[in-house]
Amino acid sequence: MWIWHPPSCDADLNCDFALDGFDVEVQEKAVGGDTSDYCQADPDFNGDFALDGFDVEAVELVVGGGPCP
Ligand SMILES: [Ca+2]
Ligand SMILES: [Ca+2]
Repeated sequence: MWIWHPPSCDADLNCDFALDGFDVEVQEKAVGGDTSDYCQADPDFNGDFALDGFDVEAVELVVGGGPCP
């Protein structure tokens, strides 16, 4: 049976199937304007319509086992 899952964040930003510091790095690069390693659709990770250090913080939180923004 197919179970619908609510939208959740995927902090595996480089799509290497691991959540780690590289994903934080990829977010940092995206904030700096380089989304070449960013595999997710939208680099605005916390969905506040701004691409800034708060997105990096949000990724750090999720990589560390915290909740999605
Ligand atoms: Ca990753
Ligand atoms: Ca943001």
